[in-house]
Amino acid sequence: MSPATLLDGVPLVESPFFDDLVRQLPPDWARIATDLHRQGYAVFDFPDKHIIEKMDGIVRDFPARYGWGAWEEGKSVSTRIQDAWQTDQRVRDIAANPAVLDILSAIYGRRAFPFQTLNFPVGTQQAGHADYVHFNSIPDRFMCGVWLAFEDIDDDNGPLFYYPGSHRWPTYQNEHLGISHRRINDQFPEYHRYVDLWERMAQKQGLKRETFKARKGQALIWAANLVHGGSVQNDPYRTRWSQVTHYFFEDCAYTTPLANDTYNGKVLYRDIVDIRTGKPVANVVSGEQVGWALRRATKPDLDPSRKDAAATLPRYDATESRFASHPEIPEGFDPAFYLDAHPDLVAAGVDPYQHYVLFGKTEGRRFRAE
Ligand SMILES: O=C(O)CCC(=O)C(=O)O
Repeated sequence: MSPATLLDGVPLVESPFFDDLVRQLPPDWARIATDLHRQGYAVFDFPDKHIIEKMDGIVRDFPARYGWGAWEEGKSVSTRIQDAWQTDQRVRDIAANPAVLDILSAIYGRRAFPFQTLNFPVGTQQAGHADYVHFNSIPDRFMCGVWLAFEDIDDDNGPLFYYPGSHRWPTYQNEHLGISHRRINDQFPEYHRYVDLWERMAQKQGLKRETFKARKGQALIWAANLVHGGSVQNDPYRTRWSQVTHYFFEDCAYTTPLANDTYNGKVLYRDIVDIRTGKPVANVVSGEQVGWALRRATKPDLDPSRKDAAATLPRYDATESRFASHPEIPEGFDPAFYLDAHPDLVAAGVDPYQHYVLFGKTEGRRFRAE
């Protein structure tokens, strides 16, 4: 058996056979793979000759589209735009850039696909965190982020930071921190314990926080388990435009380890949509479908633009949702109405409660007949 086949379920960049595998890559990709393997991140110039035009267009159009006038006047408004790829071709092009997909696929050993975008006009000042607790794959670590600078970044406009080497830590989960599954329904109340743990581990191991003083058009890949975040924005008047695209890899299952009650058999498989196709992706482990995907596979194909699309599908059984009693579910939330009003969700086979808590609330989706 070849080294790649021996451990097919481990990303090439994380493999104990990395040294053998990396020799098979062309030099540019080998450099990126080696940086990711050693440091947990790798920097590259974004491979799109129209990238400046696309980034400048987003910077020009988003403030009006998302009503950031209020923010520019100093009011508190969210400036984190999730999944703008659904309405903006430029965001989608960046996320689905074929050369980036080829690099990621080669250095991980499975085909990469983009599933989420985030656009930011200013620094996030987010605490250090590793993505694997929010998005992980089974087998794990087939996930990464690509962060693209839409403008030059320096110490004053809140550069991305990271702890090189933190990607070698074990992917600790709720059971390692002693977080009970009984607390899991409360929107991750113990999340701060992960953040404390990561900071303490970095201190203990003497890992140095580094920042990405990016040039406009430079990008950085971070591994699923690299601890990273946003530095303090020293100059509150500066912008720090950027896009993060999150990628998974094919032939895995996709989950949120923070939300899982694994040992009672409750795994929150994510309803992932491949940005390239707009279609849901099945959850698969070692070639077998698992979780919701199984149920979805039994549903007829449907055209989300048809008004009666939802009526053609089996009703979602609301008693199954662990999110039904979530504190962010508003009074009068009607799961059937929510699906009828948003046929894109029916097409993806999502749990209406879960979708509302994670996305619908911020997106301002209607949840009951007025
Ligand atoms: O852009 C930043 O400051 C951090 C973004 C980030 O940490 C994330 O999207 O996971």
